[in-house]
Amino acid sequence: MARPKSAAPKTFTIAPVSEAPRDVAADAGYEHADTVCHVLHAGLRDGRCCATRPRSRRASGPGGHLREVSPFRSLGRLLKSVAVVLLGAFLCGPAFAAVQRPNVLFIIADDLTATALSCYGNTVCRTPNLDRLAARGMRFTRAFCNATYCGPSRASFMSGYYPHATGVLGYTSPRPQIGDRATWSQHFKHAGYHAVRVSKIFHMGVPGGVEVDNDGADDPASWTEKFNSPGPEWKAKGDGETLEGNPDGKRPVVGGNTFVVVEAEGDDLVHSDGKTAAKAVALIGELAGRPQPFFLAVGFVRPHVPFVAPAGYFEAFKPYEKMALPPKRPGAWDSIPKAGINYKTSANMKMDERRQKKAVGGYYGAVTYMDAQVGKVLDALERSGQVDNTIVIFTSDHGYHLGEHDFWAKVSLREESAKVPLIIAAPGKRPGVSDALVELIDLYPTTARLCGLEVPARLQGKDIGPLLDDPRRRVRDTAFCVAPSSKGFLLRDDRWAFIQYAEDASAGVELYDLHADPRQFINLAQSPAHAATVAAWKGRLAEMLAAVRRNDLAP
Ligand SMILES: [Ca+2]
Repeated sequence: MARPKSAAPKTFTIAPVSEAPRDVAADAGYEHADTVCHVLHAGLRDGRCCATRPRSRRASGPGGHLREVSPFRSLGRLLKSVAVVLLGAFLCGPAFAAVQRPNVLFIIADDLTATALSCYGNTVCRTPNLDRLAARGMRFTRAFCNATYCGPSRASFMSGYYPHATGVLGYTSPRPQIGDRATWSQHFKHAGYHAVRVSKIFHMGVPGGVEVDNDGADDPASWTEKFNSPGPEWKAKGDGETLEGNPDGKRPVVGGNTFVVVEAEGDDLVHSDGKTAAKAVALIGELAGRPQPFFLAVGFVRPHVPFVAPAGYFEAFKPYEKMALPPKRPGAWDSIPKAGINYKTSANMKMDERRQKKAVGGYYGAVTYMDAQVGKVLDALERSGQVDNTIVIFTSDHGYHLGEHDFWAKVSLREESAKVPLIIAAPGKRPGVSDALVELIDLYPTTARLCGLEVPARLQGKDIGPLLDDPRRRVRDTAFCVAPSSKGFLLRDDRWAFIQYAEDASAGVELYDLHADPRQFINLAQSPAHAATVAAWKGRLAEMLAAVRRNDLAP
């Protein structure tokens, strides 16, 4: 519960920072007291006062399931909370106003396809920690990134704008384009949250940036404090093999965006993600004891290449020959435009079947290592006593191909690459599975609403919070995703996936009937029977792009 002493101004203790943010005083929220008071009063007016979400509203029952407290006890707590909030409104201290809001724990993996997780149906790669989060949260089966590689995807969900609204189509921060508009975590920081980043949230080069402890395209104003997790990456000691561009086996283990498997010596803490988990665990223990709520963003860099992890994580997938490759259809490339053939293929990577199978097993090893690190963070949250007052989100910046259509890695706009895993476990919400179309850009407005913060009208995502109460609801008819490097656009509804290259479609189109052809083997775009459907989708895409460009950033 709120403690009156926290109403006094300037009571924040800023923990030691790895690199001091530019505006530590501002980070504490002092200049934003008006905003917080506005939110607080608005909450009182519309009956959604945050006093209805005190930290101790719910208690954990056996097995970690939520149980309701007695109605009389709840009423007493509610009255007490209302009194406390009225006092808070009077005093209007930012820390005080923010103290009763839920925490946000945002965990994001890098280059993780949903198809690799056991909670999404994979029977070979077991991810018990993500499975247990899914068991108590809402698992979305049709969540899409807004761009199929790191830079634009992360800039989009952190800024709240689509890539073609900001024009951030590469590996840069969106700050020059958004000016002083608050990013996702910054919005929470302004409302009194302690906003922390551990490792990669905005774009950061992997493995290059991790090897040299580089902030990448980070945005310092988004955080109260931030921490990097340098690691050896492909240089880790162990049994390594370069799979890509190495048909004669003479190429040594290399860095860069290259398929390399390293079964490493040593334990979890040798590597970046082990350090990230350890830092997140420490931060949760520290922040749980403060009156301020926290927005903790934890970025894991696996399973991004190199596929490096302690050797034990690969054992379940050895011998690698037993890994199955996805079914393919001969001639499937014949009907798709050149731009639709992914930048990495079995052919141009010179990976024979042995290497392809090892790539799958190596990827799975990296996934299970990442999953184990997620488990440490979830355990820490449970130990902290804050699990019932924390919104936990798990996702990835985009998906990944593991040999479908002989495509590998990201960028493609096919399902395996454009779709992301998304699990949201929010206090007071029942677990479930939702097939509704959702996008990563929806996270900013959704969490703002769930935490009782103002939802800026300029944000381009939708509030998917209603899906947490009823997973059968729908908040959008289509999902929109782009691949700027191939000038590609994906617009998808329940049945159709329409992909177009170049805004005038001059580089080709693809159309898949996902009901009849869920693996997207048959491009129907050239079929006369589907000419009207293609024409309609071209029109819808043009309308979508026009809507994206109608925003408050326009000069
Ligand atoms: Ca990525």
